[in-house]
Amino acid sequence: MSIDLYHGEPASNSLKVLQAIHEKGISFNSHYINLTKFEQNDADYLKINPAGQVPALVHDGRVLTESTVINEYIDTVFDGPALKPDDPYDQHLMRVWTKYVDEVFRPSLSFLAWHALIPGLAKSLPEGAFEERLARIPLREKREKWALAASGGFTERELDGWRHNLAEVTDRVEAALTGHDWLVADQFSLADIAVFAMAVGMPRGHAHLWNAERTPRAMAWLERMRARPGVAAALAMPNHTRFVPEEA
Ligand SMILES: N[C@@H](CCC(=O)N[C@@H](CS)C(=O)NCC(=O)O)C(=O)O
Repeated sequence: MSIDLYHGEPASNSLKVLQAIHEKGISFNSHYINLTKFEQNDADYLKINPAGQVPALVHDGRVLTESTVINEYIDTVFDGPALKPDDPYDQHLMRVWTKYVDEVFRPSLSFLAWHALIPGLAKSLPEGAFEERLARIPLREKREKWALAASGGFTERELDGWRHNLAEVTDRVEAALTGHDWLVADQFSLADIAVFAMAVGMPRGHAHLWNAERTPRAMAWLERMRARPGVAAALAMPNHTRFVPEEA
């Protein structure tokens, strides 16, 4: 049996799958893709994932992409502790969380980070180099968003919407943890894994939202998550570029 995981820093979507694989106790070959060097767009990697994104899992020669779907597969196929609640209704609640992370939490974080960072990145590169990098991004939507971010083109209305989303996510997490240790059914699950992958950088990147006074339960949950051996092992994966999670 061969298990190969292609991933970036232990942050964002890569951290999502790294947590699941370590929580299950699966031994795997780690292939680090340096996103700051645009290795996700190298020809060899595009043969694995033509979208030019990490993570990607290759199990016995078959390629799996999309972090949330990869995690469901990992839980279904491999031995180890269950990462889904037993009850189908609780599984539904778990998937509402993972969907919310993919559709709201992660994009809001990303767009705000791109707005803050991409203009500086574009200016720091030699003439034409940013455009050359953009041209190598296979996904048209991604290419256009990065070009827009570089020119400071996101509107105040869009930025406000993403900031509002982050406040809403924070409040939802805090509310879900009232009287509970984990987000769904008092059982650690893929919901905790997905939210944590994006939330781990919140106390640093969005400290006005995530702090001991405003969100004591969310802060305690972050510590509970970090204390899990599988999550700790995922976070301890090499961080070659000192990439900070909230910049994903
Ligand atoms: N929907 C995909 C998104 C993957 C994704 O956006 N990955 C980011 C890193 S967290 C990436 O590869 N970024 C580099 C790029 O898009 O060029 C998933 O959940 O796996």
